[in-house]
Amino acid sequence: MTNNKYVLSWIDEMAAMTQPDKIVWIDGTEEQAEALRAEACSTGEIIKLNQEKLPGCYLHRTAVNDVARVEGRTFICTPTKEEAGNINNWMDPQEMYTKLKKLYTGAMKGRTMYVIPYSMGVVGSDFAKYGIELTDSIYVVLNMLIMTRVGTNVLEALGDSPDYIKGLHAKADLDEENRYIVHFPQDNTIMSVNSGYGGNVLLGKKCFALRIASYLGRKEGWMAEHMLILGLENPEGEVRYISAAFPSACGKTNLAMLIPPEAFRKKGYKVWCVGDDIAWLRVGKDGRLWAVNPENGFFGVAPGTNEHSNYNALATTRKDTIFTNVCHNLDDNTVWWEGLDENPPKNALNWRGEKWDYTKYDKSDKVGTSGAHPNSRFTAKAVNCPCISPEFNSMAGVPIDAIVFGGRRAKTAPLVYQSFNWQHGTFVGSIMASETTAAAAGAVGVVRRDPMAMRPFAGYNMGDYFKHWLDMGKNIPNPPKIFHVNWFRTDDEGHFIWPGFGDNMRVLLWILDRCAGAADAVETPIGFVPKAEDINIEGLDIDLNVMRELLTVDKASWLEDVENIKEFYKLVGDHVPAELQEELVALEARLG
Ligand code: OXD
Ligand code: MN
Repeated sequence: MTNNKYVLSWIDEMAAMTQPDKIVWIDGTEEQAEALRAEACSTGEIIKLNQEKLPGCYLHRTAVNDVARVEGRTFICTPTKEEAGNINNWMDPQEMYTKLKKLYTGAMKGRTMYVIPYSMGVVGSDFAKYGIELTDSIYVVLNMLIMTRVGTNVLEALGDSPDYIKGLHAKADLDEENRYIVHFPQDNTIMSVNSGYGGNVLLGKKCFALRIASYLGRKEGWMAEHMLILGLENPEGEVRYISAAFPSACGKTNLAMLIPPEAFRKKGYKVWCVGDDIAWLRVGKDGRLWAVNPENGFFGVAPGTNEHSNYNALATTRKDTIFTNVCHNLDDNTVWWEGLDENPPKNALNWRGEKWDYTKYDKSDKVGTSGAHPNSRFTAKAVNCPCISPEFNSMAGVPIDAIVFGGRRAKTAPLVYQSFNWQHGTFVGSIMASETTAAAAGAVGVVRRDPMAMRPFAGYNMGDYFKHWLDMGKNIPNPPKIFHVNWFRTDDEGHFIWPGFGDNMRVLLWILDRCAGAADAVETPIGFVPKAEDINIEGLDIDLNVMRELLTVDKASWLEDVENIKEFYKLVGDHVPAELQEELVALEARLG
């Protein structure tokens, strides 16, 4: 399919090491995909679901020990440890290559190696970057066909160039002790072994589009961020774009596909989804920051997705979708997960493939008793999303008015605030944090700092990543304004105060009004906070006093947070830019 000598010699080398029985090139055609689905069904790797109710849909179960990303086994192998920084796991590249070679040698004996040429971004656009993933898993091939743009046109666009990202994935024995997800940024190389779970093996996503791309972005003057992108259309038909970063499992997909509250819908407001997880951002000729979603599909968390929480995501999964580790309803050969509806199937297999008794479900032991694994997923095509943006395939991307950071904080962060400027906004992103909830294992209320939601995804030293943000600010003549939101503020009994979901649009409207210079604000020590009456609460069962509570800045808890931030900056180490240390000192002084 190609004469590119860099591609061919690398594949030869990888095949000599892994020793597959045969090599199959993936061409992106429906015929080939259909044949692979049939083959995977015949071996039990995937199960064909009810084609009347769920056309084109399949179910897959991963190994029980292989259900999530493994941060402890994810490495950034730069020549020096300093380059990878204190937040990443690091190993000397040669040492790691030697270790991996042992694990890959003969790993594909008796198996087929699939060669997947794929593009992150629209093929031929200025944003696009190309990759080739070698894998011995049909499940990976089928997922990559949904999540990325795959086909011979990628090889044509690459031509004779050596400029592509090499990705090698082998399932091997799925041995947890020898599971490695490794990035060699200087070599444009990703190696993944002993896993079959999406985030570890769909190498275009977290590995390439965030870890490797963030490294490339710094080198080349652009940004790769863990952000959704949405367009908010007003009744006049104008669409303005927001990108937003939240830690994993804080509702990015829900916000990206939001349906406006009824009163707003009737007036003609609409939200368009450009992306739900990753944004690549570049400075446009007009001096603004432009964004694309480099992916082609959604790899969303299934539990909790329902008609009310995310109608559009649910609709997206009704065809051409691969479900992973959800509950299998044997009565009608469909799927189910906790939070889908109130009718758990009576005749079903759980995510492990065992007979499931829904009456034994125990919220405190979800993994042990639920029908679907808490991290079960759907892999669905972006084009099947009812609110996919008309700009989804745009070569130029969309211009960003506002960048929004968010976290899950019970008390500290108000519903929304605006940073003073780009440098302060970078500081606000760098101190992003979430508190653990009762739903997660471990202590409740522990603060985990997750700067720009990139803690698991920055492909180099976190301090240098902050510096890159500051540098970008100097190179964007007309930068987006930077905000922070918190949908998760609770009252003294621990109940959420803000309704969230579609009503979050009310906050987005204030944000866009601020960008347009059309809304007032109150200056506080942490930034600009709305006046309570400036958030439109029409049709909401919330009064102005509750809004005031949601918008208060509690100095005592902020001062406590400052101490925690100091500790975190110490952990990041001496690459934290002086400007951010100064912002921290200034914040403390304003609070004092
Ligand atoms: C994801 C994640 O799967 O952030 O998107 O973990
Ligand atoms: Mn994510």
